Amino acid sequence: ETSAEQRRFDEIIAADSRIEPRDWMPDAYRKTLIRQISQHAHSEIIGMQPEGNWITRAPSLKRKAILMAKVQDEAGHGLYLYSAAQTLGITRDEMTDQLITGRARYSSIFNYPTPTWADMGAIGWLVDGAAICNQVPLCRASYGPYGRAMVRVCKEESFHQRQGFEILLTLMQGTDAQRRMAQDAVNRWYWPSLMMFGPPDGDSPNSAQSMVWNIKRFSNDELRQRFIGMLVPQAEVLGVTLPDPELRFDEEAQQYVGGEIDWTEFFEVLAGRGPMNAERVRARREAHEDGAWVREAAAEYARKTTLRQAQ
Ligand code: FAQ
Repeated sequence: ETSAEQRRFDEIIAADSRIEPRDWMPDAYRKTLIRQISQHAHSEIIGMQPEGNWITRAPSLKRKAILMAKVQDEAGHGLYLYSAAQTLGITRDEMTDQLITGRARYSSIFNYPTPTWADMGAIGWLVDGAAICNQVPLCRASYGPYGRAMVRVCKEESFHQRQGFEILLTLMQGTDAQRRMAQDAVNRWYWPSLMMFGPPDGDSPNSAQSMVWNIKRFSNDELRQRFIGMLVPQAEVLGVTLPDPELRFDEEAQQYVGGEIDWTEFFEVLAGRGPMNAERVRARREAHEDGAWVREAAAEYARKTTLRQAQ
């Protein structure tokens, strides 16, 4: 028999309204939100590393200022999302511990290296582009703190995507070597960016329930499809080729159809065996350990302030 609490929850979901932190919610709903929001937060934080790699080597002062601002935005998104996850009853320490001991998931995309400056363009254009496609519908997620966080995050991601597009456009209008560098980066990031949307619908164990709960609004494949449709005209403007010889517009289905994604590569990266997995977690762990004195100092300052106020 359904409890009054469960009925109230079901009514809120049926009315496409919002669940707030103090509302009753089923355990499984709470668990799936902690899973998705913490993974999302970890992605933002680990996602600082591939671009952080280029801050000291950006080709001009202007590029450096923009890149620093973008990476700082990602830190902000991470902190915002950790706070949203905390409203569900998990602590920041628990989430950090899961990440630095290699037990937490974060987006597969951040396990690839960034060997050239053009990677900054390809990440902005493709990775932030995919992030926007995936996250705009999440602005309507049924859990209030998550949906509201997504509104601000998406505004910043739109700026990130444009700055990436503009880096590639500049390179494509440059020398032959610069054009080759831009195309090479697009070749390397295209397929991994399609994998960001998650496994195909038939292999996505969480999708159905997340859609019933109004967390997800579209399936992984639907969003991936929408993303490809967005990329094709933009690739034409840039003058880059998307590295899928089978990609074509299917008149009957009124959508783009592409070649098969290498899901073996995706599952290898998820299992921790991507090109940069170990390095990303190591760098995060070291940064956390190096920051121990800051946390101790902050805790001591808080303790003394409380003492002083009590006097
Ligand atoms: N990587 O049943 P589903 C950014 C896992 S954008 C790793 O389909 P779900 C911005 C999934 O967790 C990137 N793991 O799962 C930025 C599940 O494992 P679990 C972050 C993946 O949740 C740009 C299993 O596979 N964005 O950070 C991936 O319904 C530039 C089965 O999958 C978000 O996190 C993957 N790609 O759908 C920052 C968006 N795909 O938990 C810096 C929010 C799937 O059972 C620089 N998240 N898995 O062990 C979502 O929308 C969803 O969680 C999906 C996955 C769509 C990612």
